[in-house]
Amino acid sequence: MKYLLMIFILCFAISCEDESNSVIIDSNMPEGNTDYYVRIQSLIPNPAGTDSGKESFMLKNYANRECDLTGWYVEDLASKRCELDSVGILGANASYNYIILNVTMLNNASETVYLKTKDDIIVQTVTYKNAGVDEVISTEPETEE
Ligand SMILES: [Ca+2]
Repeated sequence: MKYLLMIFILCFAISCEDESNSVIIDSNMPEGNTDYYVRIQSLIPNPAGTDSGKESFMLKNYANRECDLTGWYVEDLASKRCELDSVGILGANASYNYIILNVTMLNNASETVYLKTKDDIIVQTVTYKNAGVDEVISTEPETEE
């Protein structure tokens, strides 16, 4: 019985490895830590009217495998942060529009924010200046026409 269980675990490990070898990444993925495939795709730092409770950013998983964002967070230079626990598992190639409710953190004039894992590893650094009213700031590389 013990051997049967070991064989089962071994097969499971092998099948997991096969999956990791077949990760397909969307070529629009913004720069960042290549060990991870989730990025902030865009931000709206300066929503019309009062910013409080309406600032937002779009998260996107650029790979064909899901990613658990439990414990991940977005933090700015002033160490204001929003936790991404509520996002949970972001499916393959899925997007999530995150509205920042608990804190006003995305400066309109000049800002740097970090996307970090539960182990505080920086996955992505986003810097922007002069966000216009309702402007969507994209982090994706510009494609040549
Ligand atoms: Ca703002």
